[in-house]
Amino acid sequence: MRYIWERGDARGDRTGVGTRSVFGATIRFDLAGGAMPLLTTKRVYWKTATRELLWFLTGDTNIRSLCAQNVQIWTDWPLDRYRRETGAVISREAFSQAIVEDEAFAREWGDLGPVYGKQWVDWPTYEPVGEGLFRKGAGVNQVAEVVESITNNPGSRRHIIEGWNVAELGSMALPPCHKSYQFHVADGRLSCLLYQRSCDLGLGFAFNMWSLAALTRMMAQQCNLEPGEAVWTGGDVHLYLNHAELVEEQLSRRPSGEAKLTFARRPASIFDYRIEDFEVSGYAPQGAISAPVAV
Ligand code: DHF
Ligand code: TMP
Repeated sequence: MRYIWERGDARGDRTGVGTRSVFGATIRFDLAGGAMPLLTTKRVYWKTATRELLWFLTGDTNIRSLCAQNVQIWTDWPLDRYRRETGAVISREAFSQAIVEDEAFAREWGDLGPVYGKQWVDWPTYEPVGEGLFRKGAGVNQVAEVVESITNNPGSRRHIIEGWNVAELGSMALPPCHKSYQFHVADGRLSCLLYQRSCDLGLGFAFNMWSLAALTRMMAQQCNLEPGEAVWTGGDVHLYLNHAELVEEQLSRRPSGEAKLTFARRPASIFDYRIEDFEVSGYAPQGAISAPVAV
């Protein structure tokens, strides 16, 4: 964070906020013994991040079920579209409430397009049915296929869950940031490498790192393997210029405590985890720091 803040390249960006950025960075974190990469120099709402991860695994791309759990991390993008297209003056709270209470409204305004969940468990396929004609085939459940391949062919170098569906990028609210997960089995341990093309180090990163580790732990539990390493690689890793307070405050703090994750039970499949299954101990973070999100 200090390096990027002090030495990163100044870059204009899509949101107009402006960033300092480095291109290409890697972090490795050993998950042995249940350790989790959960930032302690600010409080990270790991349950919110976990709810987002479980939402991906259901294949859902509508924010309605997130809003119903008061998870608002995706609300700003549908809200932005609603405001732009209707000219309505509406608060985030009122918009979120309308999404929860009005199913038709949620169908029209709450969908993010074919983002993570859709690609992870229902990647679209097309079957030729004649000269230049295609019909929709069965979707590919990449997550189920990776559980299967880790279990039956652990030495494979093809255990990949990919979010970057080139043909559908245009209909997504945001093209995937944490776009590619590759699993790896060695010596009875399961590791995972995430390639994240674009990373908001002040906000999104803490969630992305947690979710990478949580997904690795879930996969390891399902495949009867020990946790290995969570390896994170970022493309454009940036700090938004309006995050000065967050950056200065976090850099002035000392890390405290070490979070560990245990599971309350072994769910029947990778798709059967519930928030109650995640038990975190040893997390002793410092205070939360709020910061504006660049839309
Ligand atoms: N856009 C940008 N500019 N940065 C992001 O991190 C980002 N992340 C997205 C979608 N678009 C994005 C999805 N993930 C927050 C965390 C993750 C996330 C979106 C937002 C966030 O605002 N976190 C705050 C509040 C958490 C809460 O509401 O409980 C935080 O302090 O961590
Ligand atoms: P971009 O599509 O122009 O790269 O903007 C996406 C922004 O959202 C960028 O700041 C990275 C950030 N982001 C994360 O850091 N993590 C996430 O999980 C998501 C969805 C976005």
